[in-house]
Amino acid sequence: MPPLQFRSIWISDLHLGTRNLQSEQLMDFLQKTESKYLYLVGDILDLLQARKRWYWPRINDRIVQTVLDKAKNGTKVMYIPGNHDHILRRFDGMVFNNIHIFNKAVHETADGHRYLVIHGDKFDPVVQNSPWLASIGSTLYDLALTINRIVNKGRRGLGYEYCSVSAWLKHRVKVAVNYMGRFEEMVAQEGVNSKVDGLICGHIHRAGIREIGQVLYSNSGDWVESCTALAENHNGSLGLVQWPEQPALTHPATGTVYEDLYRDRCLASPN
Ligand SMILES: [Mn+2]
Repeated sequence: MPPLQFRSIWISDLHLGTRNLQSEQLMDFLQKTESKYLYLVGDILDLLQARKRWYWPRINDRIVQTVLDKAKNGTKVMYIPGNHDHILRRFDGMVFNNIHIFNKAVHETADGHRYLVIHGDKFDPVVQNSPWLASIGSTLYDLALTINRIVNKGRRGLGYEYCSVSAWLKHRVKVAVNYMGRFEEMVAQEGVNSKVDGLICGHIHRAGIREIGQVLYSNSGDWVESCTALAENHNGSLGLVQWPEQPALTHPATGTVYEDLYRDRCLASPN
């Protein structure tokens, strides 16, 4: 099968260096897709993890090499650091091995829309105001992902499909749901302030495309639980890609359409 061609691809929250990355799916995605622009929207290398215990299986080298090869062979690769790789923010504007580091970027689509691309942690009140709470939250989240890994190992053994326990929890726990709603609204407000047509971010590990007021809110999701990316077609429309279940680009979000990927899986029910 020839690689799927997109004009642009956004991926975020890989957390390379932790055990949580779904490395095989990510490798498969990188090999089977091509684009003119590739945005790495933060929390790519988990450099916070590097201070504790760095987990680096061989496949991670192949993932990094694949991205470097893309950068060498004509894809414009941009790395926008997040809060787990914030150390790289000091390299704003620099280029390493054809990879451009920017703390934020404005992407112009084929049909002339302008989107601000940022990781999004600056809209997270917990990360900004209560680092201690963020740290407890991230420990709990890691625990949920560990349970996720064990449960799914069991499910795979029994022939069941993948089911994200942590995503299910996030959709059930009211605090998390409210928190994500607030995050999305703050992101949208930034879009209004920055006079762009929309924002593209990551950080909350929940892919989506939604119009909030006049602004298009889009989130590229993550590769620790949902294996999602945001992509732009050659005509300029944006859509979500879920790997490997739905390799095709879903249709652009217009009006009130909300691409809630999780509803198509065995995760949260619509209510
Ligand atoms: Mn983040």
